Amino acid sequence: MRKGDHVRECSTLRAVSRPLVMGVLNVTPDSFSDGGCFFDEEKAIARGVEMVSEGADVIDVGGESSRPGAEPVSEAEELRRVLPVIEALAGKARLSVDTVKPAVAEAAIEAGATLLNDISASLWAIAARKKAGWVCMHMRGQPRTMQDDPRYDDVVREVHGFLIERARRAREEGVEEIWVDPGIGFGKTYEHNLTLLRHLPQLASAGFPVLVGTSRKGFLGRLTAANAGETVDVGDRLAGSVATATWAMLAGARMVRVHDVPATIQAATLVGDCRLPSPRVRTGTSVGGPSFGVGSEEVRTA
Ligand code: HH2
Repeated sequence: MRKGDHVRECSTLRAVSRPLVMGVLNVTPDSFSDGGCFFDEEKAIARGVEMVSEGADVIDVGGESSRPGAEPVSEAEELRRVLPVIEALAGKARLSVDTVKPAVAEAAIEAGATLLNDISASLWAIAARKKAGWVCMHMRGQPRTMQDDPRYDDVVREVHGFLIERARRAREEGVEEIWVDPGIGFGKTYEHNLTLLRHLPQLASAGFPVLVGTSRKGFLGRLTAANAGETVDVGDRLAGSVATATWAMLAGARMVRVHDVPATIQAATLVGDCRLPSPRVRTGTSVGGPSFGVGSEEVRTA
């Protein structure tokens, strides 16, 4: 296989009958929910393979935590973390790289990533030049300080306006595949997060496919707690994660970014089926019925 062939292989159009599921692979010691679990290269690769077997449509490889308060890592260290994992998983699934560093983005795409997950919403020129997809996420400030009293006059207008302006600019400058993501938890209070989730249908109607990441995030700890003032532990947020992912998909999100792939695939399948004109018939392992192209017209998948 020539260098780059796997990129083309992983970029072909495929019709899918449900919203897409992006599995999170944090090759970090300090991510908020799975820090240290997949810091070891072999464990990270095994986790990626596992998520592929669980049905993840995209594996999102990150080498720098963006949790509130996180300290940045050097370019060399981030490259050391993500490149061997991307190289090992290339050709097995569609890969995205979760980075804000131009050099890491370029190297990851060379190594086989075909989607640039850009929480800084600033790297579209690389996506255009490298013919990769681009995720444009909204963040207020930087991870280290973003949760220090974030304020908006109108969070929906400001976040949506920012995303649509950036996405249009990227399209004009040659990016063919653009996702917009409201950036749940990135410089937002509990109320901001819920308001943005409530207004997802509005964002989804703006003409760009929407990606949403709520998985295990802090606001769920408060949202799902039994009593005011309490918080549910990060390890006990599966129900809240799947419930909010399901809401997002019903509200028009075409992809959700999650740590718990099998449960989310079940929810995504349910959402896909609910949108079909007639239910699919399931016989044993085979699934019959009409093909339902959620995102298949303009969204590249593995
Ligand atoms: N959330 C996180 C990281 N990257 N990218 C997009 N597009 N949307 C998100 O909501 C998003 C993201 C934070 O989650 P996680 O990667 O699990 O944690 P950490 O940043 O601590 O590694």
